[in-house]
Amino acid sequence: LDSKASQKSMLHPKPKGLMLQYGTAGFRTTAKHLDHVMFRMGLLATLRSRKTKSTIGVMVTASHNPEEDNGLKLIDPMGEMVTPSWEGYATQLANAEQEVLCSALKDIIEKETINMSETASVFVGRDTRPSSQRLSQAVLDGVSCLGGQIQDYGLVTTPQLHYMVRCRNTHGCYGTDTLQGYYQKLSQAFIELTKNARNHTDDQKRLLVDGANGIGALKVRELEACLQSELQMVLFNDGSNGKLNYLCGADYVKVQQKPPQGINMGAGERCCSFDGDADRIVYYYNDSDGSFHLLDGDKIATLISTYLKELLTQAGLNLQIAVVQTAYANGSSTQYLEDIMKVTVSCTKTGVKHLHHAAQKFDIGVYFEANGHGTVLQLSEFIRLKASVDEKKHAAKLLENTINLINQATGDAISDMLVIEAVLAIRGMTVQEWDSIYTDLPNRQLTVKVADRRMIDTADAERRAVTPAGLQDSIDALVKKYTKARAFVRPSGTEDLVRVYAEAETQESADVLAHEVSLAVY
Ligand code: 16G
Ligand code: ZN
Repeated sequence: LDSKASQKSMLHPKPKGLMLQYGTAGFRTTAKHLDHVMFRMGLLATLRSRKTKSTIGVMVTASHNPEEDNGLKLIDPMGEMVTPSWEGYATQLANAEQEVLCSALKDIIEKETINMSETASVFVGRDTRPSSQRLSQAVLDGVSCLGGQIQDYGLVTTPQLHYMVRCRNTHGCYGTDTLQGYYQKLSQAFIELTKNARNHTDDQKRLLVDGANGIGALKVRELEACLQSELQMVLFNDGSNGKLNYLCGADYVKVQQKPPQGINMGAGERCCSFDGDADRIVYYYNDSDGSFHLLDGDKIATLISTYLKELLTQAGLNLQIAVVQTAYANGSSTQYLEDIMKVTVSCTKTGVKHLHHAAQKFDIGVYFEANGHGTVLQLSEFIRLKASVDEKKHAAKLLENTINLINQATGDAISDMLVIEAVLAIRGMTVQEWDSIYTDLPNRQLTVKVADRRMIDTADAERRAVTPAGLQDSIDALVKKYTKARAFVRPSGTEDLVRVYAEAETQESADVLAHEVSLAVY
């Protein structure tokens, strides 16, 4: 086995001295530097599968990064991100020089007491990047080298692969581990939910979708066939003549606070953008005087949690709903959720794994990052509701279909889109009405290049800087000058820079404050 692994690994040589880290969302860097990482993660996924006696997922994608980049995410048995201790192994294995690769592998096998005669099973998927096919082949090489069974799903969105892993490991209880199974479960629930909706006119059914020139666009086309025209999606940036994530996609729209290129939006038309692997979504529209309105993850969390809270009350279920956010959540959203909606709000560090983990602690946990990553957890436990009264029965049925519509393994742009569309249809709500639930505080995000971003250490879910000494005091003093202001700095987990966020009562104050805070970082 040893000699096989080391022989095979020669075919996927590691550039000497190259060090990479399994970051917030896995490995992510220029595609040129990833072949050895892919092979080795194939090895590691096989070990993880033996350890957990379950199927493990490996997704080849770099999400919203430029087309030239690539990356990889490992998926644990319930469809969630791989557990933190194994992130450490991933980094060790990726960075081991050729000569010590086998001993690095043995270390993990010993530490985790892995029985190498156990069977192993790995699901592999990839996005549409030009490098993804070759890189996923390297993953497959790694898996087969250690005798793991492979199911290669080819082109899938990240959340679809998470879904498949969860289906497989729950032996069909959650759904069928095929693309057809995924589309059928979601579209049936959507059709059930919307068929009696008040306002489901043809106008209301129309949605413009920006596919970021990526995998989401391909998959929306496949979904469309199952939706029986209950949702009429007009697809832009479908990859036929644009570059992945270039001037389009959820990240571009959120950060630039403007529409993607290549979309043709009429006043008041509801639009949404996916990111490059379709695990993020944001909504937006132009109003009649041409000004742009963004409905980000915070607005989505508010819409979904309001709807769920009402439904639970109608169904006579007394369950605790909580919304998990990060420091980036707009202050208005937090205030609305706490003061008006009266739901528990919890704040965690940036990164899906942190929110996901925090959301697991509540009866029902709705989690969304402002950038559009999110889902709802723990709903399945209530799927078998025994509601007797007719009115309750109706609510219970809606709840059951809503549950089926949600991808509980991870945030999923396609599933989130269907949930949002269903809620709007059921409530007979326009995108403007949704937008007016609360008004965002103007905000600004900036980045700062520093010599070493690790000099900034944060606490309180990244809302306060602990080091360097004095930085937080300076930020506090700056924030005090403005009304309804808030600001924080944090080292990025995905790029070599520091991020600055500021919000205030006016756009001008938010802009100036962000600028002043970025000067304080130097
Ligand atoms: C990754 C995270 C995302 C987070 C972002 C922050 C996942 C799947 N993705 O893309 O949730 O918002 O990193 O990036 O966890 P930053 O640390 O560079 O600001
Ligand atoms: Zn993504």
